[in-house]
Amino acid sequence: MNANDNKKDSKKSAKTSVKKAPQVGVIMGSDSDLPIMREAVEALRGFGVAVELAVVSAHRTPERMVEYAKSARARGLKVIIAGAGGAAHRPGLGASLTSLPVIGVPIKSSNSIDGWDSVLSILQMPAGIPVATVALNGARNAGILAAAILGSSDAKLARRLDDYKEELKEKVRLMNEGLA
Ligand code: C2R
Repeated sequence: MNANDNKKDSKKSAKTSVKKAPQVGVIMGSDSDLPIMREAVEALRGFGVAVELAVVSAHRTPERMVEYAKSARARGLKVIIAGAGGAAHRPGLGASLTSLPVIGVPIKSSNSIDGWDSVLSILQMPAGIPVATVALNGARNAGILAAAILGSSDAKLARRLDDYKEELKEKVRLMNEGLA
């Protein structure tokens, strides 16, 4: 190996070690939401999508919430996933402050009556400010939906989503084989 090869190698490793800028912001009202919200992060990272993770609460940190949502597009984010339990105002407030798509994840938290409080406060948005609401604790689907939104203009990512759907088909095929 000569000096040129070394140079090429170090260039290559510098390239591969460059961290991708996050395209999806995953935010939650409390770190107690993390066991659920981690599923969104895992789904996205599984598709090769870089994610930014933060605790931001509309109730406890209103200024930070406003700043986060207002600066999201300029920071390069393309989709926001917001999880919250109980009186969950953060996904809706976030959606009112940005033109990025916002996906809401209702969470059955310790202060929740039975999860409906969170589902309804994220789902029942006034006309004009939509929040794409997934099922209670449905963070994995939120991650997949965010990937699908990005995939609508990213052929490589769309192929990964198609492969994932094929994997699901294969899983069901194996389930049926197990029944036979
Ligand atoms: P703690 O476990 O910290 O008491 O939080 C959080 O998302 C969490 O599920 C309990 C629950 O409160 C929720 N929370 C909200 C908001 N901030 C925190 N719904 C908000 O701004 O909407």
